[in-house]
Amino acid sequence: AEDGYQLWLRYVRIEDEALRQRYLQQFRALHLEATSPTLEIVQEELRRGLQGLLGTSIPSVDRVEEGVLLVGTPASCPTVAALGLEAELQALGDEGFLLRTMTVEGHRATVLAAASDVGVLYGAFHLLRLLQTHRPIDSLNVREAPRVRLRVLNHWDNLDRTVERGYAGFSLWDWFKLPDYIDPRYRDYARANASLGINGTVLTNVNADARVLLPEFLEKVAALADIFRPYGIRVYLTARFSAPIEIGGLDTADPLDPDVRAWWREKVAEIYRYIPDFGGFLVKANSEGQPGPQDYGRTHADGANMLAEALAPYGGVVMWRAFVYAPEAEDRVKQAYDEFVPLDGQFRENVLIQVKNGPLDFQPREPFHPLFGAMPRTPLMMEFQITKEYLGFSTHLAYLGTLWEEVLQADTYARGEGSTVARVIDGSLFGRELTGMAGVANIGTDRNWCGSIFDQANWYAFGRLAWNPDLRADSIAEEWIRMTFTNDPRFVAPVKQMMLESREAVVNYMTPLGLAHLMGPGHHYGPAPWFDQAPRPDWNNTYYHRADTLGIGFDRTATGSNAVAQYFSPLREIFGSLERCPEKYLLWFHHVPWDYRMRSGRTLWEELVDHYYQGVETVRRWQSLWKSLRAFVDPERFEQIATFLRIQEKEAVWWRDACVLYFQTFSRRPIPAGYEQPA
Ligand code: GCW
Repeated sequence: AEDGYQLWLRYVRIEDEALRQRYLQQFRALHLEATSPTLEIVQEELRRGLQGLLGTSIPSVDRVEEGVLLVGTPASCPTVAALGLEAELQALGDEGFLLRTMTVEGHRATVLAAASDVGVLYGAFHLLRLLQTHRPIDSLNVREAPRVRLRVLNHWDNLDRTVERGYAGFSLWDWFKLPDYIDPRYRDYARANASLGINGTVLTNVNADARVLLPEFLEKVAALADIFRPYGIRVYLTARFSAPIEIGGLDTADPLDPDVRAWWREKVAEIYRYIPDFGGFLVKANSEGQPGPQDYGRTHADGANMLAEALAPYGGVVMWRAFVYAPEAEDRVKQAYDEFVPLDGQFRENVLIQVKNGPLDFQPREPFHPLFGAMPRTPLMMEFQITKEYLGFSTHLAYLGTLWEEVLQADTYARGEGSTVARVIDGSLFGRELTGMAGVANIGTDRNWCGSIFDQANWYAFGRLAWNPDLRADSIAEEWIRMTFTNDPRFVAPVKQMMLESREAVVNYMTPLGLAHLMGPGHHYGPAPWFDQAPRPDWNNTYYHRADTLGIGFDRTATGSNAVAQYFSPLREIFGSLERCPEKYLLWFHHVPWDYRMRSGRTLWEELVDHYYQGVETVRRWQSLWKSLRAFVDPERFEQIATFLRIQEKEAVWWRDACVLYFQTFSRRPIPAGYEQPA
């Protein structure tokens, strides 16, 4: 059944007969010496993929012949070694690969070669993707290497298998049956990640449970690590800062206390006895009630460095989150910058600071986080949220490739024009070797992994952007559609259009013009712009929109919190100026009068209303579009998507009406003529 389990790795037979024949000419035989578990996986994947796509199995041969696909590393295969590619392969690094049409021993061949087995694995998925998307392969000359070193999923999975902000069932990790029972799904998970080049996974929630560091859990973690290893994936854990107290019997977790330091050193040594290639720790400290070094009057650097020192002998890293905020702050979005910038240069070299894309919290739209570019002496890694906590959970269609591209391509101006966030992340701006990108996973036990088919595109896009942060959302969406549904242009073009406009549609019906944080308290579903009953001010929605009879928006200019000053020139001047500020960020940075003239000529009030209505209209348009595409999609996936679009429309109307009617109590202006009146 087409239940989405296969993700983008469907390998359905190519219907275009001429194309299929052309591919068959290129791949008359496969020469691969499967000398390692990873190369066995490569062999299996190529067999499966070619058999599926080409409709026939490709014979394996042990010599070179006309039309051979030659696969391997110089170490695994003497024929590859004899090609004289060594220097080129070395230059592509540990995870890169080369795909080339060339003459080998007088025969026309396609060569897939890499310096390491995992590079070959990535190359195999790349090659299959070319076929899946119907690309020409008769004169290949591809050289690929990841631009970012740590490409990791962050699972917010609890030990009881619930998933914080997970909308796709329960956690995949079946702790009760591990380590003895290995659910075949673990391999499918690793395979899907490897197909994108994801090379790390943090198994546990950042709101951490210290028990995962106990031996009875470590042996389970080790079993998962053993499964993931041949796919090039390392395992990481979240470290609860107070673990020395909770499971170590100490009475403090002070990072400068010698007993505490010794406890972590021993704990880390123990972990490496179970998992020799353990990746390291991800830590949420002194944020939302989590323990941390500040509980003892120490800094984030003191805390991170203690763990980093314990991990360093084994090559492990610390990914220390910058998601910190306290109710006392005059403006929550300023706090991370204020706390971390002074620590630049104080972290050990195996520490990365993991920064959410925006300074608030994964809202449908935020300006990029001002920390990017502001800590030249510290590796900053990106944290994106793949799971759609604030963008409609798993039913709303919201392709996040465009959101991430917007952030990655934003210019920080840290070293003058062209200092994009992507260049901070890939290390090129400040010459950093240790680089990373994390994505909060949207994966669970649902048959389709992600809760909906279109949410699979977000896992896919994250992996692709972690490999190369300069890829475009447009081409990623196109690949994904071709692999997941069909290559038929009558389907690809309109569905891509729908995906590319989807995030903007969500922004329109939820938080247009720079608004943020209007969602229902606690569960974060649906609108509640009026909410002002939280136990702390920065959890109230009124704190963010600040609507009153004069206007709406948060003044972050010099007359307000002056958060604009955290950006480099000329951004601080642009964001700080009412006239020059991009309208998509207007109410993020300014408190604006209701009758302010927007670039469209409408007043702010009219413009706000218009955005909310546009959001709903876009979703309505998709519904009729989707109906016209029935012929291209199997009934199961077609119906589910149609149903989810109906849910999205209903909830877009809910958001629109709730927000427009609520803000109207301040604006005291009518909904302009021509718009349907809210019910
Ligand atoms: O967005 C908030 C979420 C919390 C989450 C926190 C974080 C893991 O609502 O559920 O906790 O961010 O990123 O730490």
